[in-house]
Amino acid sequence: MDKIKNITIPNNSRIIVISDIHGEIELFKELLKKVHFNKEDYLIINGDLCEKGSNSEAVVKYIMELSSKSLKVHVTEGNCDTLAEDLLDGNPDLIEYLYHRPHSILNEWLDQLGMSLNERLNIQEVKELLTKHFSEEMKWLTNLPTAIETDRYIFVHAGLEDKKDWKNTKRDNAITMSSFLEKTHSTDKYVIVGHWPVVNYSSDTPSHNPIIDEKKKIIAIDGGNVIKETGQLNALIIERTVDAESFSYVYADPFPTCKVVKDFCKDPRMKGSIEYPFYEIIPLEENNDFTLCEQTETNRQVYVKNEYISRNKKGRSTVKTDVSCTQINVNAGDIVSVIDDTCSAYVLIKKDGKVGWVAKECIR
Ligand SMILES: [Mn+2]
Repeated sequence: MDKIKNITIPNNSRIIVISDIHGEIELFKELLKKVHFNKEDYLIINGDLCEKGSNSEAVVKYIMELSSKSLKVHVTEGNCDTLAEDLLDGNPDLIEYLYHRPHSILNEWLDQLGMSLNERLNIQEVKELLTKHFSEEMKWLTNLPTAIETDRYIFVHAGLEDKKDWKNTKRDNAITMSSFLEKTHSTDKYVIVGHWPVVNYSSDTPSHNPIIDEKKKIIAIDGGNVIKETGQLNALIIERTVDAESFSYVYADPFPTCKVVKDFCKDPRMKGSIEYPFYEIIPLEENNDFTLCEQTETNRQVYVKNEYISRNKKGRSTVKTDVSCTQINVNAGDIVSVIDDTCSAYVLIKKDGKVGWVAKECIR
């Protein structure tokens, strides 16, 4: 990779790292408020500002503003932030992509000009229009570094190749590689990444909270915001002293909260979750609320809420979407997020970033 930015972060400072905002401007602002972001803080936006969510252009505009006002705000590029570059390169596949993504930043920009792809614009015309009106934003996006390096950390969107010199990682791999936490790297610095929803690494209880692996020196922070139905936007907070640091995190999500009115104790047999793409299941034992199923691709047995089971075109059983197969302990007085209260007898909730089922009578 060529675009590496070196920055100095003094000791005794607080670093806030947020990745994968994916156009969710309101959630991003809410999260900054929740962490009491102020001008003393260092803020690292670790890629994927754009696409999938509802307002990419507002996120880009807002973060451009933050970074122009403060030398402590730094941004890396994610795989979803390279559309401006594709446009400048005249990538012909782009038109097809834009037809299927109404909320792409390029469509949002066209919309601001009162234009849309329906006017049968070709890639050249889109390029001319947008470079004329959004040249500053496009330049800013295409100039984003692939990695940011400090004395103790490397911030990169997806990961590093395990090479003697990490700088030899191919740019494309640095912003697209999957499941970096299952890999290794050869630097002695912490490598902090987004891109791969951390819930994909969960085993017993599905959780969207950042994972800090002190042995591997990898911190994965993608809370699956927008991508996962139960996801959240995470902020990793690094508080530094002269020779040590502590990590903590805070998140924001779009779900309503409520108070637990009665304790609930989980059934310990219920654990794990079903995550895309392993949706195919074989029902083994049907019960009133949860059916014991075997996941055909992983051979794991999980209890699936009955309402989440359907049949695909080939007549095989599948789940409709990612779903927790875990129950969660709650106590009266706990504040939890309600994710799905449309099923019988149980409600899907989130407590401290963890997702699972509790009996309906425990939630008011
Ligand atoms: Mn990504």
